[in-house]
Amino acid sequence: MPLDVTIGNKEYFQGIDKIEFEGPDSRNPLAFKYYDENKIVAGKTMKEHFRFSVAYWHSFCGTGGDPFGPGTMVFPWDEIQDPMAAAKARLDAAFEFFTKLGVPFYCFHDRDISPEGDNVKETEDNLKEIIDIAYEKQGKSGVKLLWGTANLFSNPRYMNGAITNPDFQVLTHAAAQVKAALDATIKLGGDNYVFWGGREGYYSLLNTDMKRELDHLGLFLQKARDYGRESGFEGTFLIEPKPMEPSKHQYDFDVSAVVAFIHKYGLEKDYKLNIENNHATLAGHTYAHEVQTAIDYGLFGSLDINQGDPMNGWDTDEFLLNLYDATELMLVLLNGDGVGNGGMNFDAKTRRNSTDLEDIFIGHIGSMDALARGLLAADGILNKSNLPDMKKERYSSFDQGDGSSFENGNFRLDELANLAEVYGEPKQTSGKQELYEAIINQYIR
Ligand code: XLS
Ligand code: NI
Ligand code: NI
Repeated sequence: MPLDVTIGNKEYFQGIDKIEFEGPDSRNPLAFKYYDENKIVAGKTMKEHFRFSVAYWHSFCGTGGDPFGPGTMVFPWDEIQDPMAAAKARLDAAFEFFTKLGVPFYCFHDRDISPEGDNVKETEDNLKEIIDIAYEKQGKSGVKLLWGTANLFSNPRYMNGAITNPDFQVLTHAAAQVKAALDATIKLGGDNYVFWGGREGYYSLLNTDMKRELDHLGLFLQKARDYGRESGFEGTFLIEPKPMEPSKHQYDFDVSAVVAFIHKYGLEKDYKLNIENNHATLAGHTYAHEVQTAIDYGLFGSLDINQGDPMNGWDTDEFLLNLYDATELMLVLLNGDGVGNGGMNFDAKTRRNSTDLEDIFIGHIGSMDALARGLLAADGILNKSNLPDMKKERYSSFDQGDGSSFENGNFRLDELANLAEVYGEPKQTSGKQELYEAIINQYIR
């Protein structure tokens, strides 16, 4: 199918047309097998369920470098010497990619999308120039911004942290970046704005005043909110937890730590959470646990989609392909209100040795299909299996009589204690975990 990629004048992904749904029997690596954007599941189209988004940094900036060697991927947009010309070419390639893949959203850091200049002013001018072009491309393609953010971790000035840096002057540079990135997000109509705590954390408590640093962070996020609201930003501010890497202790450790932080600093009306699978597993939690925790606190915002390597203890940012994880995630979301104004941003990269341009497509297609299968499985579990009834039945002793009175707060501790004597030893009730797990497997097909 011919595609209108006249946004720029060069086609970067030659030989790749719009990715179409071909069904589970297709052998075409560049086709969806399960993700059918118009298919209605549980009352919504798949497109609405997922609100898929591509991460600018991994897909168009990362070239596969690691501590043992330089990048392996040769991208045509990187061959241009002038940084602004390269940024414009990269933007062309990115919008061609979004359009061909058929995702409704993208996300970026200020530094992914435009290069730093020699001073604050020049850097901001670069960003504005690129954002104007992105604005036009959004209009032509219909692709929208899920969230923008500022990279407060790459520049060496942030080696001791950005907003939590012990040097006030460094904090002001973080402010310059956040202000400009917020302006950019507002101009592009972004639904959310993200704070991932880059180097906000520490290596040694011996040289760190943790309380003071966290107070600075809380205050800064209040000021960012005030500026955003005054400037017309109506979206949600998101904090993305991660327990470690790059610092030994990251302040935004996990969902629970961030929930406490949000409440302590009075941010709960404007801030929610952006939750990433590989960050959850680094913190010793499942993705489902983290998402459920945020939902239960009323602070679920959005998702960064990826998975870690079960054998490795770092953030490998692989494309999520694990069907069991996808199903558990979709169960939690279907039981809640779904992704709302958030979405599913692929914070994932192809491996260092996946060097064909088409591999970026294949990574995204595989993960979109995995999540589509997770959605279908979760829908089956909720509508056809006994699992929801079994779970409800487990708590039925709180549905009537004394149990229900307890839930309504009607007993004092000594009254509860008296009931123990009245009841005597409760009969043993199996948790039936293996049955629950077998049901999940039954619906993954
Ligand atoms: C890094 C984070 C980062 C955020 C955006 O581990 O996942 O990519 O999502 O700053
Ligand atoms: Ni992330
Ligand atoms: Ni990450």
